[in-house]
Amino acid sequence: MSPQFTSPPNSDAHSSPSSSSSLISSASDRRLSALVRHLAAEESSPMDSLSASPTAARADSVFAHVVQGPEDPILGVTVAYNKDQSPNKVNLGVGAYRTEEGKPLVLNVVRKAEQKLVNDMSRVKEYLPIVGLAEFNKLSARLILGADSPPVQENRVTTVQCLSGTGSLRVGGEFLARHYQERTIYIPTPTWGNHTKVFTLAGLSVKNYRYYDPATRGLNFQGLLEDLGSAPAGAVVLLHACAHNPTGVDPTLEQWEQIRQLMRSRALLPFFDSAYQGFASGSLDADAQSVRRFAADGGELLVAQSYAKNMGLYGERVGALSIVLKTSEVATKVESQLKLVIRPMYSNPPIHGASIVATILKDRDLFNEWTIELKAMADRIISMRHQLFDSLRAKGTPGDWSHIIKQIGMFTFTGLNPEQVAFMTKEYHIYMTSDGRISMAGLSSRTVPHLTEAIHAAVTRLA
Ligand code: KET
Repeated sequence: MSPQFTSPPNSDAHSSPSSSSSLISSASDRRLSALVRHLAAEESSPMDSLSASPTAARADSVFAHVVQGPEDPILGVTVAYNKDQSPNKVNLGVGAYRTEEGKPLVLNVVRKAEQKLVNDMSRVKEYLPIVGLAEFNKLSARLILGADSPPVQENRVTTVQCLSGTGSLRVGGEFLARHYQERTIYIPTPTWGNHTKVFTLAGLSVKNYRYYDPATRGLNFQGLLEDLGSAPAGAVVLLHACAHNPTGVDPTLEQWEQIRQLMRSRALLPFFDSAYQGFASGSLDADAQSVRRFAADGGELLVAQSYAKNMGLYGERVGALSIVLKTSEVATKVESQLKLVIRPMYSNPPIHGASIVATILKDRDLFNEWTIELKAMADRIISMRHQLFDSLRAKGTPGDWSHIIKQIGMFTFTGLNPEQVAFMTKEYHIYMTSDGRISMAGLSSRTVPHLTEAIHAAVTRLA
């Protein structure tokens, strides 16, 4: 039975296990089978159904033993929010951009690209190749690695279009599980909650490295270096390219350089998750620096890109997996194996989202327009940080809230505990993940005072 459907109901939005070396797959398997046994004990005996009436027999589904699964720790917040009737409700759960008016945003440049596509009568709806739209793949690799990057120039990158960031991580994980000698992946503590599930189900063993220090609300750089320094040679390491989710804490460029040197010296294989390129600083190039440094040193790496946030294409599910290799011969063979991963999984990817992205990336004017709209989104998030910080200070809310303006990207990792979060949801209709993460992109000038009231009440009443 797959852990995906039966993980414990209280599992966190972001994985942060107690031991940095715990093997998540086996621990969750044990929890799973305990849970299944417990529930099975409460079932009636199969003999009961034999004497039952035809109506009862119809009710006895062959799936009657299936247990109710928990809501997703992140997407479930939106489900709860949608059920709330309060006019004051605010959704700061999922990382999805909202305007000052609290509305989802379709970028102007995306509307233009779509118009262009619709008007082009030569376009058809044929299947894409297994690896997706060639033009999209080429442009995506350039976007993250840099057009002048050595692996791009030397034709030793293979890129496949996947179902957004999640699908790219999953395809990369499955490829590694089949073809890489070291099947352990290290992910930061904490990290995006789905990482553990994606990589476990892909067939990798998931372990953790220290990342965030709650005491300083900053990077536990020493702990990170120690844990990566003692990881087995060759292990895969998941790195957030920028705007670390959920902490908003990124290494400095100097620290990235040290991480790079350590990882290369121990032959650790980097797997970058790039879900927020352009959202951290407002600059696509600045936010790609971590990846580009590794790409420039001649070594190999994987990178999963998502266009959900930076192009606002959430529901179009458009992303890419690129693997940088030592030679173009290896790249060709790797691509042939990626096709064997993809074909039985979903055959080939959808055409519309990738066509929008390719239309924008290949046209200089549209590209420039995109960078302006992207910067405006990043700037609005940064301005929300300042407004919330100023508002808490003005109210005299106890605590040092400077991390709100220091953290980077879509989220603030507030430090509020699960009880305080539950209180804010119950009393103030503010929805956020139980680990205290708030999506700054869901906030607006109108809702800052309400959030301030809620945080103030939570920290003064539930210290
Ligand atoms: N990686 C990270 C770090 C990430 O935060 C997300 C999404 C993804 C990958 C996947 O995004 P995709 O839509 O598959 O391209 N995070 C937000 C949404 C979610 O949980 O699905 C979130 O953390 O709210």
